[in-house]
Amino acid sequence: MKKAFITGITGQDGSYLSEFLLSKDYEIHGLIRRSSTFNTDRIDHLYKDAHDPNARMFLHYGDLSVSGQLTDLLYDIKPDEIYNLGAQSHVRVSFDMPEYTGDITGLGTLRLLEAIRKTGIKTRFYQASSSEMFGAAPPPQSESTPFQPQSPYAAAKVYSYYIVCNYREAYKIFASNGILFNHESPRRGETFVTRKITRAATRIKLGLQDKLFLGNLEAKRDWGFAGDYVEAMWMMLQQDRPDDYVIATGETHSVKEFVRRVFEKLDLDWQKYVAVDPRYFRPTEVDVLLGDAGKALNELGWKPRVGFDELIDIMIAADMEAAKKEKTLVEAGYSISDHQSA
Ligand code: NAP
Ligand code: G4F
Repeated sequence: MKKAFITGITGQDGSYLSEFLLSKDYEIHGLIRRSSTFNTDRIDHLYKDAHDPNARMFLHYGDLSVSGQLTDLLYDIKPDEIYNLGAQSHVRVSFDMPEYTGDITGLGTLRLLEAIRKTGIKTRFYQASSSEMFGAAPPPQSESTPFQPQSPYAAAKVYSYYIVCNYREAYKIFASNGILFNHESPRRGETFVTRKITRAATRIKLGLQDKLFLGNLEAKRDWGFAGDYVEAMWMMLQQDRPDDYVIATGETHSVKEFVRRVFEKLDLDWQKYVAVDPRYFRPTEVDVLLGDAGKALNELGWKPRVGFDELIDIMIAADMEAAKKEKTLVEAGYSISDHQSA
């Protein structure tokens, strides 16, 4: 049985990757942060108590800011594969917390690579690199497009990308960068734009919300489905040699188009409900992301299965279910909070 160590296991991608690796009979070890509220919602359905003889997922408290503990965990677990998905992953928030973002999203990667080097364990390392690194570079973006980062988050990811390349060359560590374009799902954090839109539109449909405030509607993104993208991560670590790959759909759509389509599917006129609030603008924006994933298709045999329209349908269906439950609670007299930050 292969062992995988996953940072960011409680996040969107961590949960889909865990499902995928469990289906391939892996034993999984995940790093989780201690929190005063539960932060394991996305993986609770996969978890079995460690005393259960069938348990194959084990959670370890820790943080990407603490190097000694990462070293101890890797030495004890000796994973065959490491997936570094942990990060302060919100671009807008990275302007509010640039130092923290640099520490976790940038130096966190170095801490893991150093842990591999110091323990001398034989393992394969996946780094969650991002299309944000391309920033202002004109589309389409591929593995050969020079990075032009436009945020503290993107700059931290560029650091991680290059430190992975350096440790691969200097210490012959099997380490690969997956340069993933935006990928979404019903498990997407609620302050990322797609989920913010599907959640708000379904709540508006049921009378739970009146208005949706957004930032830049003109930005364009290459949006895919997270479930498809985690398979690409695994494929990269099954190759004969480490390398870097762009993972994308090859289609781009504006935020406005995403909004319009979601509201249309719910028979709502989006212009009646959506307002622009400059508080959601970023000091520097990434205008257009459009990925060329030709190398992943040729070398990994990877291509996306879920298209733009189906992705929207999946997200609306899940958020409509959640909104119906919420409406039942409201009708029973419970009060609900309505956060629309970031
Ligand atoms: P996400 O939902 O925001 O999950 C981030 C994960 O990182 C969570 O499990 C979070 O734990 C954990 N984390 C945050 N700070 C940490 C710390 N100090 N120590 C340890 N863990 C920490 O992100 P995602 O969408 O799954 O993305 C996964 C990775 O891919 C991230 O590195 C992201 O930057 C990158 N990426 C994402 C996309 C995308 O479109 N989704 C595209 C390209 C690259 P808590 O649950 O405790 O907060
Ligand atoms: O959904 P977003 O916050 O995602 P963004 O900034 O593209 O970053 C995501 O994808 C990256 C891959 O390229 C990841 F590396 C990163 O971790 C994250 O997962 O914003 C998408 C676009 C932006 O142009 C933003 O300005 O939507 C625009 N937008 C407009 N109104 C908004 C809003 N974004 C958010 N979060 N909230 C708004 O109200």
